[in-house]
Amino acid sequence: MPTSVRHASARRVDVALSERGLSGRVRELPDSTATAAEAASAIGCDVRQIVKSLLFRTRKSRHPVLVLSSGSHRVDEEWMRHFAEEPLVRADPEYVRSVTGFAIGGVPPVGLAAPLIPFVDYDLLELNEIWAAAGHPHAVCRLTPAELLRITRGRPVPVVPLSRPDEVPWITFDCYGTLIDWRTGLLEQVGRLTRGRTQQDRLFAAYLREERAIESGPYLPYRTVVAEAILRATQAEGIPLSREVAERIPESIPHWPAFGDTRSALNSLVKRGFHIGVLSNVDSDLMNETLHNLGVKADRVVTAEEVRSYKPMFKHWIHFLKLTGAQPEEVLHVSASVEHDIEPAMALGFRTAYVTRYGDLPSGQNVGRIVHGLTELLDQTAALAGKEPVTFRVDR
Ligand code: 5CA
Repeated sequence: MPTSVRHASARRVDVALSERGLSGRVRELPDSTATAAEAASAIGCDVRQIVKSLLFRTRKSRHPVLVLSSGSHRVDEEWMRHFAEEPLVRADPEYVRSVTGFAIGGVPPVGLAAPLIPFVDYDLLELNEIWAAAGHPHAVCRLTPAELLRITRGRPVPVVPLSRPDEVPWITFDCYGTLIDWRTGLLEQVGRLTRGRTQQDRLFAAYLREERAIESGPYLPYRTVVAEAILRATQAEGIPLSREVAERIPESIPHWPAFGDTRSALNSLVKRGFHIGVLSNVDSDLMNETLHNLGVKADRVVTAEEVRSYKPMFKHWIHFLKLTGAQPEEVLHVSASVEHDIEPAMALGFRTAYVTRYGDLPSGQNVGRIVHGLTELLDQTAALAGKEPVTFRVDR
């Protein structure tokens, strides 16, 4: 494969990235990128966006451990021992070279000489764009957090100590589409403008497309997202709608209907000792009102407004993990959206349950466990009620 990467050691990283579908990511810079601070100033980004590659060795079993941490962090070795399950010893330069095949200052996240145990800092996963070393002290590569997780198969961890207040099993839910019948709510609002099923299906598909496009841009309040997406979708479908009407629609969100099983299932889960989290792409006041109308008290709520980011970005989940001190594999995330929830939650190592709310079973895709309603979820978690400290014994 032709490549314009000049340094031989950076070229190896370019090839390793290309093999994983990430070609053209390596950038060679005239200024040094050997340290996180230098890399940040050479790229012109925040030091938090730099992926530091820190190598350790487990003291007893002598396995190499790679901690990919945010450039702004000092990794706490005593704390990391909790995840590595034994004390960690910092690597010396010779060990770094022999295990990774690269010199300090250029150790990349892929294309390493030996297999090692990879950890990824929570703080890197909250960002949109990150930069890692690319094999040479003048080379870096641009990645998304999802790409970093995929190519390293790293386990998300907090690399600096986090308090752990809640020692209970958690179930987290998406809200609109999963607890609330969002499609019906939305279509009722624009219902008087549409004629028949076909048009509704087309309008809803157009809405989803527009919403996704708006949410992937700079953060905007959900009210704005909804109104704008409705305007664009109705326009695309040739349905006349004034901006004034579109802008009033989000105010009705707290009154959109819940699915029939939502209230009883959530209340049963609470009775069985589960803590309930809600992770939602919405404004905080709309969320509060929705839960109030639903008659459900959530233990933790994370909204798009709070994290200034929309799912499928990782920020909702990372914020939740930091708030609760839970680890991803201890949490079951439930959603009717593969794209917004199941995929990112699985990538982070959460247990997942996909609810078939609209009968739209994705084919040929690993979506983890599938349930056909929240009552079914209840049946499956019943065995866990009581003394067991946590854990959903679900095959991943
Ligand atoms: N190119 C940049 C990121 S784009 C980079 O590689 N940064 S780094 O932080 O991952 O690599 C430098 C790190 O290597 C330092 O933070 C430090 O923890 C580690 N290091 C530096 N000197 C030594 C040494 N003598 N022995 C072991 N590790 C070292």
